[in-house]
Amino acid sequence: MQRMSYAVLAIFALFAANAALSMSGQSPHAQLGQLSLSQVEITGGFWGERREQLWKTVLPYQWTQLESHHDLDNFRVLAGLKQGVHMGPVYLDSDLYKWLEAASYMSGKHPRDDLLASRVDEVTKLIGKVQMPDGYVNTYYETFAPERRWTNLVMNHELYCSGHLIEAACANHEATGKDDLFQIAEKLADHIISVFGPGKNLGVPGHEEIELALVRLYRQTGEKKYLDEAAWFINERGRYTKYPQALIKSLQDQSSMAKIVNEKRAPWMKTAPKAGSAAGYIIGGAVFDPRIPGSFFSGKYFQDDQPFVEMTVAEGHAVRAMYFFTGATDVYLETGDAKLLQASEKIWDNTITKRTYITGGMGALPMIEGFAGDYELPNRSYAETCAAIGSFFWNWRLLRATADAKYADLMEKTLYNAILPAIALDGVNYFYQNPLTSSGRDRRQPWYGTACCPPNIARLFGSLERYLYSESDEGVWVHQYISGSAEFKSKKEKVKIELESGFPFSGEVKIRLVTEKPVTTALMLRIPAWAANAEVMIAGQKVEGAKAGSYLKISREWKNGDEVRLNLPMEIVLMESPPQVKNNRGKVALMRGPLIYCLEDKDNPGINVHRAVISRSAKLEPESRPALLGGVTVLKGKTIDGKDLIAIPYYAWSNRGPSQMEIWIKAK
Ligand code: FUB
Ligand code: ZN
Repeated sequence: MQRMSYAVLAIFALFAANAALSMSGQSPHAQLGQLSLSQVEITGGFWGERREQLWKTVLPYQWTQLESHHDLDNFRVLAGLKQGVHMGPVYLDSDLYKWLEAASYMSGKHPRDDLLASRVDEVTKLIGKVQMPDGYVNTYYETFAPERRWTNLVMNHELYCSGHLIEAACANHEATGKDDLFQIAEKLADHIISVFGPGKNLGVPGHEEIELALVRLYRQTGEKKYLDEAAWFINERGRYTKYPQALIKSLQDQSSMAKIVNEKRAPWMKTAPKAGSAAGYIIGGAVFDPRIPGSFFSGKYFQDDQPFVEMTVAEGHAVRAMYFFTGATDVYLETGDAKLLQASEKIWDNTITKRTYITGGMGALPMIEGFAGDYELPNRSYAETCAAIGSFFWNWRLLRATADAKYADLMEKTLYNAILPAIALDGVNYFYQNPLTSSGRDRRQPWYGTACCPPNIARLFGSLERYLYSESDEGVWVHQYISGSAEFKSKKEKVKIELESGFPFSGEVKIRLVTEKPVTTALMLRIPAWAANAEVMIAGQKVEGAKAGSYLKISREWKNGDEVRLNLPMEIVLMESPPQVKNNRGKVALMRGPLIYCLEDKDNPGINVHRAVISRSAKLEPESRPALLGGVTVLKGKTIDGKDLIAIPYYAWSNRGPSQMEIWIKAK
């Protein structure tokens, strides 16, 4: 009897979650609807392996790191379950929340993984235990100075952490149908609404994230108050005129807070395990640049120097900017406020053409972890992993808003060349910064003092199915060629797609339609910008109209078992920087299909990879090497003086010990 009632409850919970889900796909101003996670599967192929690794290796490994870096203990100590003191910076909770988001996705896909479910459960209970009666949650402030909460929005990260908690809860609710974490998040969001807004505290967060999280919560609850609050946070930014004073006050507050924190920690310091620290902020390769103080004191670093709708290019801290633009575009998708989309598109045009690396990476100035000037793209790039992930999120919103293939193209490029390189083939070592050249000092690390990137990769990989397909009145859309399946069921005609892909090494893709009865829905296939001469065939007949950088629309009656075959030729292309990028003059980068390649010294004994010169008319050949670096296609060629040269996919570099590496190769 008891089992029965649990089953009924579970079905009800799933039904409730799915009802909320269908709402999440239908942002009224989106041209493209979003599928729920349960509609899409990633199986087999390149990404199937990575998802398996995420589940079996990455999440358990990251859990041990969160254990040893005090992320969990901060909650246990605050809840009175353990002796000790809070360790780590004010934003440490966010790393745990990102893990929780990733773990929730995987728990939804693997409901029989009891260990994972119990960990998700444990974290949920811990958060519930420390949540204050009015809904506030932040272990740092609650431990050291609850009376000072919400008083230092500029430098501290309470709203950022809150956003990540809300996102984790939305993921958990969607993926598992459970409600406990979701209720905690709603209570927190309600508390935030009670504190911030017109006639209340007019502050906005120094680190954006809450905006997109509130829109996500709105999509899942239908409660307009969350959307209104997100829109308010977006539109209020950049309207504050006394930035230098605010920053000085904030820095003074930080130093007086540090005294309180140090005093409380002192008795524990000898025994305390290592924890994340603000030292993680001290940036590898940082050199003082006279523009830095101006960036902080004008508010530019925080994207708080002018209203969003007046911005024309990304400035300041790159992760903050990306999350901000994502949130602003999200608000457009729900409200249709055209000025938000116009600004987002204008910022995109300038930022992508002038301030983005060939990999899709963003952020050139280490001291601000952010954007430099136009065409200022030194190859000792900062390119923080989280910035690339934020860009991926932003581009998804723009894709949904416009149905323009250029956004899906950039998502593909960013995924393979700016995000994937940040996780080692073993799944347990990570890059925070992603340089485009290395003299051998750069190594992925098992964890970081500021560990924002590793669990961010986990949550993106855990929810990758979100970004592969869409549905619209026009038909079903295939954005990314990743093996698996998708069920389209919200329109009148139900149809399933099964997709087999050789990406990222082969452009052969097979799409099979599974349907109970014939359907006439159009199939919209992205022909990547790099795929000149793409061929699309149905039953041996060529489909005309495939054009690189756009969607090919195929309208016909589909029967069960119909197959579409794509041949997206992966030619090797020698890419050039815009001439304004001084450091890349006289150089080329190698690209094949979606992948950017690099030279690593391991494959090129006797060659200095930074000095090697190739001919602009060099003949390079792809060669499959199943036993190398988990199975890759390398590019083989010769230097101008006749030495053999091998290039590997950039994502696979730095997996064989310290190495010299170069993306931009001298060319004549
Ligand atoms: O501030 C929290 C995180 O630390 C940011 O997102 C990263 O860029 C790093 O600054
Ligand atoms: Zn990061």
